[in-house]
Amino acid sequence: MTTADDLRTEGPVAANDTDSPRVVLFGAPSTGKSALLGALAQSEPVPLTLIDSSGRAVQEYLDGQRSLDDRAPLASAVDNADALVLTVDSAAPKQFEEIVQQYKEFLQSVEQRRSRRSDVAGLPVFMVLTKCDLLARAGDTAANWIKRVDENERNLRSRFPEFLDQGHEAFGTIDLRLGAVAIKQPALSDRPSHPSEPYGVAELFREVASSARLFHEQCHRAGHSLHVAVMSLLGMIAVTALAVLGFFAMRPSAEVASLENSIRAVLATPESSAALRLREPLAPRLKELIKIQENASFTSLPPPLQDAVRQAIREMTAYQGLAKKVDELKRVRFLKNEDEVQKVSREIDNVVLPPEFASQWGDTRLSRKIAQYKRELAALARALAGEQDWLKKQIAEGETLLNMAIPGAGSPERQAWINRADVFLRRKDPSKQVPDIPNMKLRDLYEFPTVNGPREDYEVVRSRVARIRGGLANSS
Ligand SMILES: Nc1nc2c(ncn2[C@@H]2O[C@H](COP(=O)(O)OP(=O)(O)OP(=O)(O)O)[C@@H](O)[C@H]2O)c(=O)[nH]1
Ligand SMILES: [Mg+2]
Repeated sequence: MTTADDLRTEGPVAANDTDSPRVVLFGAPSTGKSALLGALAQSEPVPLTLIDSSGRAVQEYLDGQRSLDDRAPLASAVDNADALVLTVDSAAPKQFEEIVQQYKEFLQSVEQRRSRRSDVAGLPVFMVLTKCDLLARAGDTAANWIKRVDENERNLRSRFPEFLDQGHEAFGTIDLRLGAVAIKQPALSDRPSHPSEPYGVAELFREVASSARLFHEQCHRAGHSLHVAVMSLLGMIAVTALAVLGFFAMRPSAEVASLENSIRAVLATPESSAALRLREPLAPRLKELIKIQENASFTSLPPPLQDAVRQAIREMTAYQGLAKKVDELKRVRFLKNEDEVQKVSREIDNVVLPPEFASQWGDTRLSRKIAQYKRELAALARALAGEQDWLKKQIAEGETLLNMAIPGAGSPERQAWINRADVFLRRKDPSKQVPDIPNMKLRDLYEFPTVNGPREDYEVVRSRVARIRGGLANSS
């Protein structure tokens, strides 16, 4: 393991071990990066390059004074990292909101940058609450303290839903995890202080090390298969050129060579997954391939390469057509009546993956969108049926209450009637979220005639019960 720490120069000092996974500690000034690194370094030795950064330099990126595009040592360390550790000082609650906002923007810019460059997906990012020993209060037991640490961690987690959401687009994105550490343990009422015993550091280190290693291998493999594909393509081109043009024409013409270059830039390697071949943004790559196909020299390319271009155009065109159909569907949360539900149900059923590609498109964004849409439609049907059922029961209950003879004042039977009426009169919160349909509220369901009809009946019964109940309250 190598550690490097230079607080005075800007950014990190990278270790020269280039083949081991690289972990960058990144965080605002005095958030405990160097202390954490010191504690990590005492864990069991693992071939890992740990890169500390200067909080002052980090702050310039967080403040937007500098951009990750600037190729400075810190920016390129972030670009080449196999894992990032972002530190949040749990002992500085005043800066918490600001740090959360700045880290959010930073993660977004890392994410955008990675997807722009088509980097390997799933860069592990650990957001770590540091100095957790300082969260302990006088008289705390160990259990109290740990509960407080967990609460802080949960609070931090709740601030980053967009990075923790499972349905998040997988390509080029980051994989955010949370942790909490302290370089020493606090004095607790049921345990003396352990100034030399860190908290959560070994666990964090193990997780960072294993995910960085995994990510490093993935990058290596992606680079390797690209290399193999380019080499075999070049080999193929050379053989074809030799065969067709003869010995003296071994080099393809300049025009053909530049066409091959453009193809290589746009076309994914043959063995790459459909998710990679069809990643967004798709339109510019498709346009480029069509332009290549229309080029006068296209037919001079080796036939297998021509086929690869034609096949890619066919796949992308089919994909784009279906994706457009799905995007044009009215969102489930905006549906207002059963006719609309039936219409979109028919439409989504008409979005059928072409048999030629169906088996490969399973992990694409399009397949996930289709599945999500169908899940939301099913959730809507459940929610509507549930609401209708509830209203039916309420109407029956209201009628039962209205048909009962009101027992004499002061009797326990009358009190029982009042209690039952009060339960009946309780309203649902219309801003309640409909399960499994993001952003759809109960009040949106009320717009469906099949719910609104029974709701009107319910309101009539309800107001009659309310009137009687009101009279009783006044007289008792
Ligand atoms: N109590 C406590 N103090 C800590 C802990 N970690 C760091 N500190 C203290 O917090 C201060 C800042 O820690 P550093 O590790 O230097 O922070 P840094 O992020 O490296 O700071 P810069 O390099 O300046 O950006 C120091 O006084 C540390 O002793 C911890 O777990 N518990
Ligand atoms: Mg430091």
